[in-house]
Amino acid sequence: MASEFKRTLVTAALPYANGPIHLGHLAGCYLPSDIYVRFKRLKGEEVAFVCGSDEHGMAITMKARKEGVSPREIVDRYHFMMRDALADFGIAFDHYSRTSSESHHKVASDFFKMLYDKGVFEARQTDQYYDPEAEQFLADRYITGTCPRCSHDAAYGDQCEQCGATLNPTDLINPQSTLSGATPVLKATTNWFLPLDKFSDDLRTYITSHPEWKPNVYGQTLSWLDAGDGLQPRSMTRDLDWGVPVPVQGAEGKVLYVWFDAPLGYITAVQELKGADWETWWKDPSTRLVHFIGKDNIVFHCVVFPAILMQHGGYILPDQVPANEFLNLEGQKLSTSRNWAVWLHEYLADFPGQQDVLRYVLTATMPETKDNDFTWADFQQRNNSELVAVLGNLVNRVMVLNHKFCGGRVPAPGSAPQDREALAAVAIQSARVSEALEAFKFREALGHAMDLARVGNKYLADEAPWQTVKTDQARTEAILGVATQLVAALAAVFEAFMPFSAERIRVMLGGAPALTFADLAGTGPWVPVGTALGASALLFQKIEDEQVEAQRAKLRAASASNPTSMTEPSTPLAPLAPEITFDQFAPLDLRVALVLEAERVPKADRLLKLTLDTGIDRRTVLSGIAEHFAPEDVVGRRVILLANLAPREMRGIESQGMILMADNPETGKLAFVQPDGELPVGATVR
Ligand code: B3M
Ligand code: ZN
Repeated sequence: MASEFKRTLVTAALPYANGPIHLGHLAGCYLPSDIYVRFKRLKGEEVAFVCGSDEHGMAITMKARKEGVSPREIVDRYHFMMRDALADFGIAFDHYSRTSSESHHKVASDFFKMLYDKGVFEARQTDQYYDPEAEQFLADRYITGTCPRCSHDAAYGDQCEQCGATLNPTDLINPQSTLSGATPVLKATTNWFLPLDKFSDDLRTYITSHPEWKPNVYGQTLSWLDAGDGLQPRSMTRDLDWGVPVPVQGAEGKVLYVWFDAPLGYITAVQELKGADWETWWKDPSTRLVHFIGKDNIVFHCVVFPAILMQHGGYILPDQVPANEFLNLEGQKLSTSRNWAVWLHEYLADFPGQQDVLRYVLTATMPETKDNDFTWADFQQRNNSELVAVLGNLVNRVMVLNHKFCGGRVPAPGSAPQDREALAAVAIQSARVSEALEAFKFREALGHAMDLARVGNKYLADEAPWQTVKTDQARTEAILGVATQLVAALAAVFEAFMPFSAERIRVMLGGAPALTFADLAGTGPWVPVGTALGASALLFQKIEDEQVEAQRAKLRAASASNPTSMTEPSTPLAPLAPEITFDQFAPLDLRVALVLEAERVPKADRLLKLTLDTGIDRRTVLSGIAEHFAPEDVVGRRVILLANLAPREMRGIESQGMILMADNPETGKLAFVQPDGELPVGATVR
């Protein structure tokens, strides 16, 4: 930690209290934040770790309406369920709060009032859609209609999910209330806007002072600032009846925008946790603020919330926002509505006591820099060939051999060169783990931890105490002494990732003390010589094919019983690529072209050189299809050409475009994307 900081406040995004927690949530921010906090504590640093339920906003009111119950009933049901599920997986918040509490209402209300009194907000009267039957204004998801941009007929008031456009309800064509189906009418209403446009320069200074942020976070944040018309004022109030009432005269029937109040929940949680000392954690510049979130929350944590904090004054700003990308499940996007998810409480019912296996696999596949895929096959493979075969095997062998050959007590470690070398790996690997975790590289850190277990297995195999015991009891004890110290160190190295297993190892080691990273930097001993060992038990169990097949079947069944489900592909399909906007798609010039000539390129096995008629010109395109198609298979075909791709030189030939090809998942072969019917050369694709 950079020396100017004395303590770290770590937050994990407040989950909406509208459903149970699934493994995407866990991999996205709860697991990495928990690992980070545990690690910081193992380094002896002072940390506070807070979270809580986000109980306002339409995520809640829509769910309540769907079930015909009150929002209060929804948040009470899910708040406790989420809190307990996270605790069951060892996510060790110091405090898990909730935003519907009285204390939070006061924090959010006071914050708004302070900014209001300072004149930060711009009151704007606008005409908004109103549902005369439901007697309610229709913001965001309460209104649908046709997208003005792509003509999708089910765009929402805040966004079109087809083309990604950010919309206002008044942009929609043929608007319709999702509450009653009524055609809404326009009615004047006043809301309070945060003029983000005015804060652009300050925000830019703040953001560019953090070039160390992860590229996905830094890039996305700057792209908001750099967008066409820059930052726009954003309303901080809503015409709704569920939320924190707007504490201003003339604002009856309005509540604070959920993204105004929710991040302030981090402040409420610290107040509840620390009492009078809360200000040290939020106002002292020697406190470092770190927000763990998923990628869909980046703009709110890196732009909107810092702007709010800056306008208030006196508060520290986020110093790191290590956002993760998304985790897919078996090649498809996780979806609550399609029931394409693994729920934490169901996992625990099927794999009792095996929280650490999921923690391990999710860390190993964490979507740190790009979306990633969780599969049950990978889960089984990592459990069986890493947890069971490497870590579990080492611990088990050391325990059993100690009981067998050393009277069940920790023997003194040997000091032969190979003994000292094995023990020195502890300092080396723990330093690597530490460095990676400081940089929020969780996957890499976990790999370094597992490598220490590999060192242990290799040492044991090379020294073979089951052989030496036949002739040399002293050497046998010396070897097992070294191996036992490695196991004690492994408990500490894995502690942040797999706290349940670390504790089990310590119990097996006779109640060995918990260690710090400073201890690991030394040469041991990490468990006192002579300690009476506990009983040995298997740390991990093999997961059988039937178990993972049952999980896949469960997924298929759950999603098939859902009317909006998709059919299950018979072969694995590529996971969905990260979302793009219509604006990112529109510049592509795709058109039908005719292949006039084709020839192989000397010394390039993969390339065919094609001459194309595009309707507007004739050009040369190099295509990497020579292993799949002979030149004579290609001449005369009509293909789809990406015509405005920047020219590129390969093998001294300039390629002016790219031909679209499809991967056939059933055969693994390439196929042409064929224009339909008699589409003429030059026809454009969109
Ligand atoms: N509840 C959004 C989400 O779950 C939101 C996070 C709030 S963090 C202050 O994606
Ligand atoms: Zn659209």
